[in-house]
Order: sequence, then C-alpha cells, then structure tokens
Amino acid sequence: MPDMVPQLKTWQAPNLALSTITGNVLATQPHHEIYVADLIMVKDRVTDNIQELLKDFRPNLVGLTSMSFQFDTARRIATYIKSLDKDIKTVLGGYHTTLMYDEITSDGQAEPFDFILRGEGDHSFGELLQALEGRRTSESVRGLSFRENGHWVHNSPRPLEDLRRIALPNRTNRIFKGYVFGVHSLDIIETSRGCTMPCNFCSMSRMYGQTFRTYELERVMADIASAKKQGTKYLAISDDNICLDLNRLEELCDAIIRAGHNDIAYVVQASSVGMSSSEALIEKMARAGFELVFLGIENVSERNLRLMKKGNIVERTKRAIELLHKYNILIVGGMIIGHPEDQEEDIAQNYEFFDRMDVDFYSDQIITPYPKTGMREELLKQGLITNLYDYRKYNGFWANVRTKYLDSQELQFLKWKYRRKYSTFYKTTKTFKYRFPLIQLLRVLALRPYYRGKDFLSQLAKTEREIFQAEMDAFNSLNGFPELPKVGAYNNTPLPAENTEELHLKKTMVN
Ligand code: B12
Ligand code: SF4
Repeated sequence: MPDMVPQLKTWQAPNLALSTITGNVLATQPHHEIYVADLIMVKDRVTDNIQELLKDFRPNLVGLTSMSFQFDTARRIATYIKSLDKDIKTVLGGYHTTLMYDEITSDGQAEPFDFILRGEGDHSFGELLQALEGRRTSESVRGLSFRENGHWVHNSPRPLEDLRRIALPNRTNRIFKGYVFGVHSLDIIETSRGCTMPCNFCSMSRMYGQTFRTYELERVMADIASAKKQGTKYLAISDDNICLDLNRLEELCDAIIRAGHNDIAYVVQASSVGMSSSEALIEKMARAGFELVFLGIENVSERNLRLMKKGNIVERTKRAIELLHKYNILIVGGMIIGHPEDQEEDIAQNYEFFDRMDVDFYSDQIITPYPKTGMREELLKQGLITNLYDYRKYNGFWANVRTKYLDSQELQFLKWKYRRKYSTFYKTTKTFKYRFPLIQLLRVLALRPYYRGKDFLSQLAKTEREIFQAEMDAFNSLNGFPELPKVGAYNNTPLPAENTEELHLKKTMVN
C-alpha cells in the first residue's frame, strides 16, 4: 500500500508478507508468475504505476495487503484496478481484513474484492490459485472468504501454519527497488511469529492468538544470506517479541557471529524486561551487529502501564537504556500517550524522561483504538474514542481519542509541541554521534544552519498554533491519493460514554 506514517519517512522497509507469499507460491507451483509491487515506493504516481503494471504484467489475480489505516486505500486501488480491467480478480489479506472480515463483508466495504484470505497467507494464496485453476474447490481453502450467488461464504478459519513448512521469502521478484533506512539499503526477515503477552493495545493476540512460534536457526541464517545477496546493509527483524525466549536470542546472536553475518547491521524490536535481563546478552547482540533496538518503553507512569497491562517496567527500562548505550546500540523509544487520565504534565513527563535518558529516536504514538483490541473496548466504555470508524487515521500519529482532560485536538497539539521541543535533529545523542560521525558533521555544518534559516523565514510572524496547523494540514494530505476513485466511508458519529455494544451500533454508509 502507498500509505505511510509521517514520522516514518526515513524508513522504507520491504513488505515481508508479500515476499514470503511469493516465495511459497514459487516453491510449490513454479508454473505461476508472481511479482511484488509495493506502491509505497511510488506513492506520488500511484495510478500511473498501476496502469503500467497492468499493461506490462497482465495479471489474472492481484493480491493486496493492508493494515487498518491502509484499508480505505486498498479498496480504492481494487476499485481502480477493476475500472481498468473488470476481469482481474482481487484478493485482500493482512491484519485489518483478518480481524474485520465479518463487518466488511456485511456492510459492503469488501465490494471491490473477489476474495478475502484471513490469517496467514503463505500457503493459502497458492491454494486459492489452485482453486482458480480448477485444481481444487474454493470450499477446501481454509481461511478463504468468497462470494456465492452474491453472498459471502466464510470457510473455516485457517489453523496456524507449521513454520517448518514455510519457504524462504522471494526478494528477487520485487518490481520496485530502493528500500532504505536513512542512506542504507534495508531488508526484512523474521525469526518468529506471535507473542504470548497480554498488552491490550496490540492487534497481535487476535491475529495469531497468544502463541509464539519460532523458525529453526538454520532457516534464519539462510534467509539472512539471501537478503545479503541482494546487497542489504541493514536487516530489520519483524518478530513481535524476540525477547520471549532470551536463550534463543543469545543462540541467534551466536549463529550470526559464527556464520559471519555480523558484517551487516540488525534492527529489532525488544522489551525493556528482555534488554535489561543480562549484560552478557547485550554485549553479544552488539557483537552480532545489532545496531538499533526499538525499545517498548511505552510510558513512564505506573498508572498508564497498568492500564496497558504492561506491568511496572520503568526501572527495567532505565537499566535497558543504560546497557544498550554502553554497547553503542541506538534506541528508538516506543512511547504511547493519550491515556484516559493524561493531562499536559503527564505527556511532558514522558518526553522529559526520553530526553533525560538520551533516547536516540522517538516513536511517540497516540493511543489508537485498533479494531478488536481490549484497549478499544476499554476506551469505548469510557466514551473517549473521538474517531470510531475512519480507520485512515489509525496509525498512531493522529489522535482518535481524547482524555478526561484533553480533547483530541489538544492531544494532537501537545504531541507536536513536545516532539518539536525534544525530538529534533537540533539535538544529538552520544550514541548517534558515535555511530554516525559524518552525518553529525553534516548536521552541524550544513543542515542545521540551513533549516534554522528556512524555519525562521517560513515561521516569521506565525503563532505556535498556526505553525502546528500548517504542519498537520501537510501531513493530512500525505495519504490522500486524489487520483484514485473515492469509495463510501463510515458514518463517524462519536459514541456517548458507557456504550459498550459497538456491534449493535447502526453503521451507515455515506458517500
Ligand atoms: C515489521 C512491522 C513494521 C515495520 C515494517 C513494515 C513493513 N514494511 O512490512 C515498520 C516498523 C515500518 C512498521 C510500521 C508500522 N506499523 Co507495523 N508491524 C510490523 C510487525 C512487527 C511485523 C509485520 C511483518 O512483517 N510480519 C511478518 C509477515 C510475514 O507476517 P504478516 O505481515 O502478518 O503477513 C502474514 C499475514 O498477515 C497474511 N497476509 C498479509 N498480507 C497479505 C496479503 C494477502 C493477499 C494474503 C493472501 C495474505 C496476507 O499472510 C502473511 C504471511 O503469513 C507487525 C506485527 C506483526 N508481527 O505482525 C506490526 C504491525 C503490522 N504494525 C502495525 C502498525 C499500526 C504500524 C504503523 C501504522 C505504526 C507506527 N506508527 O509505527 C506503521 C505504519 C508503517 C507505514 N506503512 O508507514 C500494527 C497494525 C495494526 C492494525 N490493525 O492495523 C501491527 C499489527 C502491530 C501491532 N502490534 O498492532 N511496522
Ligand atoms: S505489544 Fe509487543 S509485547 Fe505486547 S502483546 Fe503486542 S507484540 Fe507482545
């Protein structure tokens, strides 16, 4: 999908789901031609590129993947494809559709899709191809939803795949190239799927249940080798929670070092509890090439951590930061703000903590009531959700909630205000300077003076609120794609407090 989050402009990772599905289809049914066209790489020319792709590749089936905030664009793209060639079949997979298939097939939102594949698509996509070739029945593809006499039929859910049966991702059939983290080429691998933790803001337990499955390390090493062959210098590890088995994480580091794969850099998301568990582990991670850890700090208030079902991890967070920085591992701190009791000082406190602890990059998100999460239920009960159904805004950047003291506009403003104060390239952390001395020099000598001057001129005689509004307007148009057809959207009236029966709401389509 071409949609992106404003804060993630310097980070363009290839989509692993699509590469893995491609790898698995080609491993078992090599007579098919299958390619990945990730439209995020051509987001400024989406319709032109779709036209060219359809002309060059003449597909029979187009598969689309989407998170919740991209679902609307997925519908618009499928509608556009059908307007160019009505015979092309479309299938949607991924998080939003897996969690929301019942709703979207009952209220017409799934209209532009011929099929929906719920759950893991590694093998089901190939099975759908067999069904389309008449080599099996549609009814036999578990996880498939399809239309029969105008009505959606939902086959039984697909059991979780045995990871030993999943072939390596295919990285050569990507049509668009140039994935980067900053200036470095970036690719993505996985070493496990799922998570057994109970965090109630996260979509994962509804996707895979509270389960944890791991790949054999041999397979992981082969995957790294395949990514390196394509020239990658940075590898993101997509695991939800690599810290669930710390012995295995240590074994993974050993295997990377043994295989000589520590000549590239790794990025991983990890918990404060895991990263504070042992210095020996962090030292080994550094030797294995781990250069950046996305650390789930979440919040520094005990009350908010309890609400998220996270446990009081603040002391563990401090220790984790200390250890990671000791070994010059950069930290992206995950921060979630906008909890029911939050006032301005609670928000400020989080940014101050990040600043005090010298966290290198901030992934500050406003709590988002993702579909089917416990957090959504909780906030719904309290009447704190201000945007219930316009999922285009469900990406952590936008305020879709209010707190008991701050309306959503104010919440959005405070996030902007404190991010602007603390997370800016006018400041540099010690670890950043160590890792990127040349970029630091460039910042000091050229970028900072240039942007200072530019900001000064463009913001001259403007109030803080006006500068904020101008930036929000620019971000708002980022995922607009005016050239794509518009599709119906939900009526989005906020609910009163205590209305827990979301499914009983009358949802109407408006155009
Ligand atoms: C790695 C990752 C990222 C990376 C890379 C994303 C990328 N380019 O792929 C980065 C850091 C960039 C990222 C960013 C974001 N992410 Co993210 N991310 C993940 C993570 C941890 C792993 C995704 C992954 O690669 N998994 C491995 C692959 C193989 O599995 P998969 O994606 O589930 O795909 C399988 C099935 O879903 C299915 N499938 C998927 N698509 C399709 C399509 C078809 C046709 C078929 C048949 C099947 C199918 O088959 C696949 C193979 O089995 C997930 C959590 C998770 N573990 O899934 C969150 C997750 C997907 N992210 C999420 C979010 C919200 C975001 C952000 C919006 C948040 C933010 N502000 O940072 C941004 C948006 C990025 C953007 N486009 O600008 C949420 C989505 C929730 C939702 N309901 O929408 C998740 C689920 C996290 C969570 N805990 O809730 N993310
Ligand atoms: S937020 Fe992370 S630790 Fe919590 S359930 Fe989701 S994947 Fe697991």
